[in-house]
Amino acid sequence: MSNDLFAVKELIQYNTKFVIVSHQSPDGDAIGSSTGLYRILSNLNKTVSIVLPDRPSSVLEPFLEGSDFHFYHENPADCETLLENAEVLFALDFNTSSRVGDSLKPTLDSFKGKKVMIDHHQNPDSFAYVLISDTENTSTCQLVYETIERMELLHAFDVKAAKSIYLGMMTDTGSFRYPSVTSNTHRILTKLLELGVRPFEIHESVFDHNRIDQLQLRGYAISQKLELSDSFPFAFITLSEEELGRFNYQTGDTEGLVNVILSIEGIQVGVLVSEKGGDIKMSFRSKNHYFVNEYAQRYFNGGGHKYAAGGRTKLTLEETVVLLRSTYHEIFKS
Ligand SMILES: [Mn+2]
Repeated sequence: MSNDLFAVKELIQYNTKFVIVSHQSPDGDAIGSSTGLYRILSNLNKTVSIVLPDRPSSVLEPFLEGSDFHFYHENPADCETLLENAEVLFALDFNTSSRVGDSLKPTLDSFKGKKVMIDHHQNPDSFAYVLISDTENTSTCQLVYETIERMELLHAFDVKAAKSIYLGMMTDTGSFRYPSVTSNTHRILTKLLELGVRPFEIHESVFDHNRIDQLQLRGYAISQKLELSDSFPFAFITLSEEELGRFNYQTGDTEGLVNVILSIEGIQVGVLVSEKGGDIKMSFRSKNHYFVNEYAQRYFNGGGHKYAAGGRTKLTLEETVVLLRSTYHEIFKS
C-alpha cells in the first residue's frame, strides 16, 4: 500500500466524523461517488454527511435516498456546521475548490480537519492533505472502488454502495463506451454485479425517465439549432434562455445532447452552448487525436478531460458564438 493510501486508511481508522463534498451541478459520478463512499464509511460505523453545492437532476435524486445529504444553496448554515464539526473531508470528483461554487468555496478552503481529494480530472490543485488522482480513470466512482480495494476495506461494500459506484462508472463512460474503459473497468463491474447490482435497473432509472418537453427540446436543438463547420469536422448547438424556457427546461434536460453532436458521422468535435441564469455554459466533446480541455481553458474559463470539458463565460450568447467561430480551428491545428 502506498504512503498516501496508508494515510487515508489511518484517517478512516482513527476518526469518527466525516463529510463528503462534491461539485456544483452534481452529475452521476458526483452523486455515485458521494453516496457510495457514504455507504462504505457508514458500514465502517462512521458518522457521515454529504454536502453538495446544489441539487442534481431529478433522475439522480433517488440515488441520494438513504444517505444524510444537504444542499448548500438551500441550507448554508447546516452545511457550515457539518464542515466545522467534521474531522475528515472527502472532496470527490473535482480538481479545484472553485468547482463547488463561490458560496461554498470559502468554507471548503478554511476546513480545519484533514482533506482527502479523490478525482480523475486533469491538473488537480494541491488543496488537500492527501491527493488521490488518476486522470486516466473512467470515473471518480471507479477510483473510489480501487482506493477502497487497495486499502483492503472491500468488506465494507454492500449492494447499495455497489449501485452508487456503478452509476458513476456508467454515466462517466457513456455507458461503458469511452476510450477510458479497460479490462480493469470490467473486472470492477463484475465485482459490482456479484454484490447484487442489476445493470438494467440503473440504466432504466437514469435513461428512461425523459419528459416529453425534454425530448422535444432535443428534437428542436438538432433540427433547428445545429451548425456544421464547412472546413472542419466540427459542429455546435446554441440554446438561449428563451428557447430553453419554451420547453420548460429543468436541470439535466440538455444532458447528453453534446454527445448526440459527436455521434454525427465524421464529426470529431462537438460543442453545446447554453444560456442559463444569465451565464453561458459550454460542454465540449471530442474524439481520436483532438483534445478539448486546453482549448476550453484558453478561451472559455474551463477545463476537464482531453475528450470532455466544460466552460463558462460572462459574455452574451452572441459574443460567445463569435469567439467560438473565430477560434475553434485551433483545436484542429496539431
Ligand atoms: Mn467524473
